[in-house]
Amino acid sequence: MGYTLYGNTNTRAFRVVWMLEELGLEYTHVQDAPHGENVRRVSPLGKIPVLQDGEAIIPDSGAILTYLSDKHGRFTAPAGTPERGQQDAMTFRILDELDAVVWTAARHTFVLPKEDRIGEVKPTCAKEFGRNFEAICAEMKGDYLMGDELTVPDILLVHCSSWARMAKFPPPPESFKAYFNRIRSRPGFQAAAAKSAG
Ligand SMILES: N[C@@H](CCC(=O)N[C@@H](CS)C(=O)NCC(=O)O)C(=O)O
Repeated sequence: MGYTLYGNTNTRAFRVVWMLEELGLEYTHVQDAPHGENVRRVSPLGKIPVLQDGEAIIPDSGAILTYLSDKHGRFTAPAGTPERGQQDAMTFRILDELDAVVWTAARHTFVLPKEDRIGEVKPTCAKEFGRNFEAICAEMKGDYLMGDELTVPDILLVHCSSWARMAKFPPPPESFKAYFNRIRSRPGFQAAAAKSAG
């Protein structure tokens, strides 16, 4: 029994598709929406993505990326090393400072019931996201966030930047452009983007 990924590619499931493609793994992809019937069958929470590995069910994009990279020993520093501590610090920082901020804007634009949305929150999120994005890009250690190799936080950073573009947040810092061109030339990213488009 191999991997099964639940979740549409226009959600955080894209992150997992990208990782699976980078790792060159076979997987079944169930293109279900949040709270879809297939998703609920494996994860009552209904949130996507969810990864099934044999009998094991693993929700949460950050957890899944970490699981896959540890299991296959690629795109991560080894667990229990200082480098991994630093990498995880960047992972959690991106989730706190970018993912949560752009997601708050999205919730108040199209996710929450209309009566619960506060439109004024969006410009504040855009400003905060821009500040955080710039600071993170300024700390890039090499061709990729943590040095010479792609690691888990790169996948999160690039995905959050695509959501920021869709939310019409201010453009990314100048230094992000060359980095993104490097990302774009990766066959794993191209394969994931092609699945997302198709
Ligand atoms: N921290 C989780 C968040 C998962 C999440 O909220 N996913 C969205 C789609 S991108 C969803 O399923 N939303 C439905 C809901 O919140 O009930 C992750 O990174 O996977």
